[in-house]
Amino acid sequence: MNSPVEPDALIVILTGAGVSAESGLRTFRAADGLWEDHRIEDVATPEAFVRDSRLVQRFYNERRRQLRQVAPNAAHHALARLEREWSGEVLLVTQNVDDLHERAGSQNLIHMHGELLKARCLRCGQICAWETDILEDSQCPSCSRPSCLRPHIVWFGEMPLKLNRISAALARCSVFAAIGTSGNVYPAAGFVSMVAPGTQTIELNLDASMVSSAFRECIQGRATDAVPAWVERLLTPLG
Ligand code: BV8
Repeated sequence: MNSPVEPDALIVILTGAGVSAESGLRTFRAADGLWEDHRIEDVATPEAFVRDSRLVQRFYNERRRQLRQVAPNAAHHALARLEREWSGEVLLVTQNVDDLHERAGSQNLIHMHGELLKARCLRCGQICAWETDILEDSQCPSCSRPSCLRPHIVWFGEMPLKLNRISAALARCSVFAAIGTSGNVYPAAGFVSMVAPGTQTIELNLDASMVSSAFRECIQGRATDAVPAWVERLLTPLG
């Protein structure tokens, strides 16, 4: 069990697909998961995009459409509450490409694997908001060229975003929490091993992850139960 946290501490939180599961978005590696219909290498790699851009665009268009049908859940709202009410800084690093943390109110947020509601131009490099299907002849809003947009998603083999900022925060945080992630994907799964000695580490997950043994404390349960309870515990000063 972790001890009380100093009030001006930096808390770094990593989330994965499990935090959005109860909003109705499928995770990746569950039996009915997103990868169940596709092999990762067929839809989430640059090679896949070169080989079959229509399949890859369709995979992300379907997920972009689905995102409009779902809403943040109690776990997203609890993390936004923690950012509002915690006396120190809270940095939320998400592997998720959905916008549910933003919609719940989180602001100090890094999407290390990109964002479903953004597109990136292969010609001019601009990143733009994109909430509908990316079609074969979709035009870049910046350079107006057609047929040159890809999802602003970090695929396997590509460099995740803002790693320097994340590493700096990991080195100075007092608490590191991983929520709803299976610990399969690196470098995110290695973050728990990058914190300073003495940092309080906690994993909140439905099941044990691939890296549970690296955490001081593990709370197993659904995110909509475990996360609000954990936030309440952090925000309730010991009497
Ligand atoms: C890179 C966008 C070079 C796509 C994604 C060692 C070091 C560095 C790299 C590697 C390495 N070893 C291997 C690699 C390569 C690779 C990798 O990790 N491969 C894996 C498969 C072995 N990594 C990369 O290619 C990365 N880039 O390495 O660049 C580099 C080198 C060194 C240092 C820096 C850089 C790029 C990886 C990014 C790939 N893109 N997403 C898309 O979304 O379509 S990854 C994809 O998986 C998602 O982003 C997702 O977030 C992520 C991780 O999955 P999870 O979120 O954990 O989801 P999962 O379904 O697995 O688990 C859900 C969990 O929730 C479960 O545990 C479940 O129990 C739990 N849960 C379910 N319901 C609930 C719940 N918990 C609570 N409540 C519930 N209700």
